[in-house]
Amino acid sequence: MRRTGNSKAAAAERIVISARREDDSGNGRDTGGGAVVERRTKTRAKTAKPPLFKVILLNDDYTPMEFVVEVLKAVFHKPHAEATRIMLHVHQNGMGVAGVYTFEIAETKVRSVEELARQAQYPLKCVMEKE
Ligand code: TYC
Repeated sequence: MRRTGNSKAAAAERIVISARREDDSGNGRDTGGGAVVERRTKTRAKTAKPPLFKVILLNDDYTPMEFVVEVLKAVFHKPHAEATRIMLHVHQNGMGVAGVYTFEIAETKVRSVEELARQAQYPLKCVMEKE
């Protein structure tokens, strides 16, 4: 669920002690519903969550696997084993998520990947997609 903009949530809470349900013994004894010892209405401002964007790497036939692993380490701060796992996922499935970020960070990562690929003359492509 996505929450955008300012919103307020009110939560009413009641704490009941000594609540005993009517028993099943057949004697019809009702011990009562318990005592309400506290009742609160809280109104709290919720912090709006920014929309998030997946940065997706696309497979191609020419970019070396090791280059993709190095990009995942350098741009997405992935440890070597995870970078290798993501690269192989992309290689086998055609695409894969390198990370999830707010808009500007995702945009910068896409540009960084494309710039590294351009410099190395590999066709590696990267796109972003709203979650
Ligand atoms: N398919 C490439 C190869 O076999 C490797 C590769 C993996 C390329 C992931 C791009 O995003 C990519 N060399």
